[in-house]
Amino acid sequence: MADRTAFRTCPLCEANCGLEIELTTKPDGSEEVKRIRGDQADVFSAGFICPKGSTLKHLHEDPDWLRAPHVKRDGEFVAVTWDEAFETIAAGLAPILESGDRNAVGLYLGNPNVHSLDPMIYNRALIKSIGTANLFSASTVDQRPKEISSAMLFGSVTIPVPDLDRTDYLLMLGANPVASNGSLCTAPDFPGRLSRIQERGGRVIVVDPRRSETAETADEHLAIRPNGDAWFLAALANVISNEGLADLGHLADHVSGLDEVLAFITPVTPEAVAERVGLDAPTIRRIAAELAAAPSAAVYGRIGTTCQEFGTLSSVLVDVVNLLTGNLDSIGGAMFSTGAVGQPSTKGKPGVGRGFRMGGTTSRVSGTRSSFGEFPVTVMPEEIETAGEGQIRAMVTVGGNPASSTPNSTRMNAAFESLEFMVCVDPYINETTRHADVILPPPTALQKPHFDLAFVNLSVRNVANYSEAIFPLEESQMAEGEILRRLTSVFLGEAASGPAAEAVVEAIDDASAAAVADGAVRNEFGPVAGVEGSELLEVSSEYEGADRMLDMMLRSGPFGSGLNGDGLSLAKLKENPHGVDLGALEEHRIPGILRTKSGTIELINDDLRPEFERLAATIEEEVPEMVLVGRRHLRSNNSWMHNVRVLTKGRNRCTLQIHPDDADRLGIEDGSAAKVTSRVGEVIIDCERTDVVRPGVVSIPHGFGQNTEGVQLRVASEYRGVNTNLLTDEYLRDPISGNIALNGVPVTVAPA
Ligand SMILES: Nc1nc2c(c(=O)[nH]1)N[C@H]1C(S)=C(S)[C@@H](COP(=O)(O)OP(=O)(O)OC[C@H]3O[C@@H](n4cnc5c(=O)[nH]c(N)nc54)[C@H](O)[C@@H]3O)O[C@H]1N2
Ligand SMILES: Nc1nc2c(c(=O)[nH]1)N[C@H]1C(S)=C(S)[C@@H](COP(=O)(O)OP(=O)(O)OC[C@H]3O[C@@H](n4cnc5c(=O)[nH]c(N)nc54)[C@H](O)[C@@H]3O)O[C@H]1N2
Ligand code: SF4
Ligand SMILES: [Mo]
Repeated sequence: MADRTAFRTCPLCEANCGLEIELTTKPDGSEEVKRIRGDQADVFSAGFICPKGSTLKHLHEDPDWLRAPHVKRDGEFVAVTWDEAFETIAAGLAPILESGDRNAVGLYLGNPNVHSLDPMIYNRALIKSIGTANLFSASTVDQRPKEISSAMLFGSVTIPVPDLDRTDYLLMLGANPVASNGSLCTAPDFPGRLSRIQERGGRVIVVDPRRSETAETADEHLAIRPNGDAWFLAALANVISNEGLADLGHLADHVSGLDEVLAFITPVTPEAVAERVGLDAPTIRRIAAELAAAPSAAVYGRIGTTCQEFGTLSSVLVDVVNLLTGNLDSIGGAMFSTGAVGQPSTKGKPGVGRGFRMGGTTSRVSGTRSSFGEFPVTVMPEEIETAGEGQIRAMVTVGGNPASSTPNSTRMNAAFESLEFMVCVDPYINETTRHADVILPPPTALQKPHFDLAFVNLSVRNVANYSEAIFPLEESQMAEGEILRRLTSVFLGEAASGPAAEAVVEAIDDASAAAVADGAVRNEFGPVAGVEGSELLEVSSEYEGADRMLDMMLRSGPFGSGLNGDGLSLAKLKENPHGVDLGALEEHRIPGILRTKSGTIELINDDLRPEFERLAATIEEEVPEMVLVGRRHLRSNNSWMHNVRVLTKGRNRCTLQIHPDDADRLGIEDGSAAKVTSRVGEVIIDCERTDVVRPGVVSIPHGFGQNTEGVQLRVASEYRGVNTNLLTDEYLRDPISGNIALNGVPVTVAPA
């Protein structure tokens, strides 16, 4: 029997499943997790859970999860007090900060930041305090092209999601939600939602060079050639418009640039692109006709379409096809969520705003453009290696493992090793943090409160959930928000330790809260318009830290209670541990949510024109004989969960999948070792002969290779995997965003 049952949202991936956590009390009075199951009463996930969800227990109990800060002394990490750790940081950074060159510090923010409340709130102050142009994040090895595409079209990063629960036809490109549980589309039990499309007579089509686990369950699998999506999508748009199948519905008067786009893609016919995309012309024509004929249809593109050489253009074309078929912003199509926090509601004026422009700054060494205040992480190594004013001499990483997760890991690791100083906010000693001088470990997920600030805006249903922390912090631990503020204090040149540092931590908190209050009441559409920021701050002051900020955001959000209504507030969420359902997505949010200069959906601009030209000009370019793509497995989470034995046990999942025709030609046997070589490196890896990949394509999952010197992960280090980013090429990028092309990397394969 459980002594207590707690409920919380799983923070591990974008699906946001509700968990039911049974706890028992030990003789010493402390609690431990007895069992984790899916929360049947969760308003969104209704009991769904994947194998990772129950491992929050294992992560919490993992002896390798650091419980105290660590400082490197004579090449060995030793546990120290927090005061010692921050003093070491202040001393280590002093020569760099005294030089006055703020760009000499680089900051990399990794994926777990967007799954955690404290960093979502407090990273802002840290970024500001460092004051560097050298800001990087995992976004540019992931979804940056989609963010840019949305910002171009709609004026802000409002990304449409497929209306999975109501659509009649889903065309899914470069996504494998049966393994990943979905991305840029929060939908717990994504696989179940796909089955229900089929049960209600709809169709699911998967476009992927690999017959993925999702493709296996689909009505149809189109084994496209890697990197072929932009041509495929353009050909669909071409057919829809030329065959008179286009019908923009309610958006007809809210679009600009469509004629120019259609002119650009005139040569991109199914017949012209068939060879290049590896799909026959009649099939492309049929898909176009089906999309146009379906009562509702949604095109959804994910990492296979963003992490490739036409990342931004493919992302734009996804929305162009949705638009042409009348499915953008319509029920069953690609719709916009109304997050409980973060996005202004549609009530009010039509959307005219400042719009979006690429760049602002260019990087020092290669002149690569920034977007949203960040440079692509692909330029991080050159900025560390190249001497001169603005050279990165010290790095801070927060919740990221770029030594594993970003391209050309050999170069990345060498660059980290050459740094004068490095600080990592991270629980583990892994590929990246082994280079650190100081590691500042956050508490485990079960020790943190949780609210998903990011994914409520990318959700197939409007929902809000808040989770209380389940376990208290141990004596030696510090809350992540406090770690980030202490670090901020050091960069502000304020106290690093003692009561003086604690006072700064409080002052940063108050300043952040005041900024949130101010931002909330300046939101012209919010229900608290007319309210003073100070009044909002006052009502939310029963909470501390990130909770106080969250309460203000909820109260001022589209479903908010304002100062005293009965809408959302933190108290309301605390009363509803299974979440609050805020309804299905609303249609016709355009033009209200647009923030472009013209107040229309802007389909064309000076960055997209050359890409459309390149698309038409390169249809007949020769494709490499063999290219590498990535994949994910349900029992993995990027680079950091292979230390959980229940997830990694069983057969080796880090294999090279190769088609039998290729394997025969190259003399490669199933289970044998092969050498895979790219421009930047080589790996030796176990082969898996399988026709799930199309000929000419090999697949390796990322996030493996913890069997490397200096990594202290006792389970993960035993795993027989290799790091695929030893092969990916930092110069293979989407030209607009600078986002890495992880898919379609030219490689050669030979028996090892
Ligand atoms: N279990 C698990 N779940 C995860 C993660 C994890 O590591 N493990 N990571 C999380 C993160 S950070 C993210 S961003 C999401 C990503 O979630 P998804 O976008 O669903 O990513 P993948 O599962 O890698 O699926 C990408 C698919 O794209 C295909 N592909 C490769 N190249 C191309 C191409 O050129 N064109 C097309 N059409 N397809 C291509 C691949 O074969 C693969 O099947 O998953 C999240 N969820
Ligand atoms: N070849 C290839 N490379 C890829 C991908 C691919 O598909 N193929 N996918 C890309 C994608 S989509 C992404 S998002 C990136 C991810 O890139 P990263 O974010 O750089 O890497 P992760 O593997 O997610 O590592 C997360 C780090 O955060 C730490 N961590 C875990 N929990 C917490 C926490 O609560 N707080 C803090 N502070 N730290 C924590 C972990 O120990 C780990 O060091 O990788 C990219 N790299
Ligand atoms: S799908 Fe798995 S990892 Fe993702 S939120 Fe749900 S339980 Fe957690
Ligand atoms: Mo990601």
